[in-house]
Amino acid sequence: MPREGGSSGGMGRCGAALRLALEGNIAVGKSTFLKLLGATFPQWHLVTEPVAQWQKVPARGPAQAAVSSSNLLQMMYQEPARWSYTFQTFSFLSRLKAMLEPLDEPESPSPVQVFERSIYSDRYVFAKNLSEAGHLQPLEWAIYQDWHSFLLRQLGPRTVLHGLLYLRATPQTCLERLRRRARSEEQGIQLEYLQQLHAQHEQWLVEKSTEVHFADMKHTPVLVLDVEKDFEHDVAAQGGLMAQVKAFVTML
Ligand code: UDP
Ligand code: D5M
Ligand code: MG
Repeated sequence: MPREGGSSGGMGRCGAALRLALEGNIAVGKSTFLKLLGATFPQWHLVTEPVAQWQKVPARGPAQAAVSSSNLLQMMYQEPARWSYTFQTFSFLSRLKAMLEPLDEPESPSPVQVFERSIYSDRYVFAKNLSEAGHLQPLEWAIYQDWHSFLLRQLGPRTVLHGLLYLRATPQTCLERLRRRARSEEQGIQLEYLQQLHAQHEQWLVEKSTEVHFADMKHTPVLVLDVEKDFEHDVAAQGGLMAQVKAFVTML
């Protein structure tokens, strides 16, 4: 969608691309929302979360051929103290690769990219929460923060986001949607974990009490979208949500 009447933006825009992240709790409806964005704004570039990569991490033999694979998502849920740090390194790497991928059609006048989650929610929601829960050791958390800050500073404008879309629903509703989706690795997730993640999102995106270490991200506009009521099967609700996104993007 062209940014009718939008300003050129003052947040280190890299080329003409406007980059947004779609944030929210597990199973709140991000992937469903992304499909809706695709249908509403067919010119936008949408990047789904690389969950499939986490479910099938290739192990390479001496000749670098893939000999087997590991389900890192499952390993993290089954043994969080053992695998959380490894998971964070891999989720960060997979998201960063997707973010640095050049656009297919660079000639497009004002491309909009929307990423399902980001290297920022990795740190300010998940890794922070795993650290507070004791699944990341203080040393692992310190090392994680060190390389995360270092790499993002080195990469500069290439990792800047210009806006955040925050899909918000109660942890109870997320749990109902999570059970309905029935992803096998997530069977053991309890309400308490979704409550913790909800609180992390609120502190980061609404209360702004989370300490953020990147000047640009401290002032990134956030659009809070209430998805407590089902929008997947409600055309009127979809129209209202898409209108909010359009108005938000226009003013960026
Ligand atoms: N879902 C729903 N109503 C909604 C949005 C989503 O019932 O308004 C369902 C969706 O069909 C899926 C589950 O909730 O079974 C989780 O949605 P999604 O995978 O989009 O969530 P994500 O984890 O990507 O946020
Ligand atoms: O998120 C996909 C799944 O991956 C869900 O089980 C949460 C998990 N996830 C995503 N990012 C992280 C990080 N950084 N740490 C730990 N767990 C993570 P969904 O919301 O279903 O699209
Ligand atoms: Mg998803």
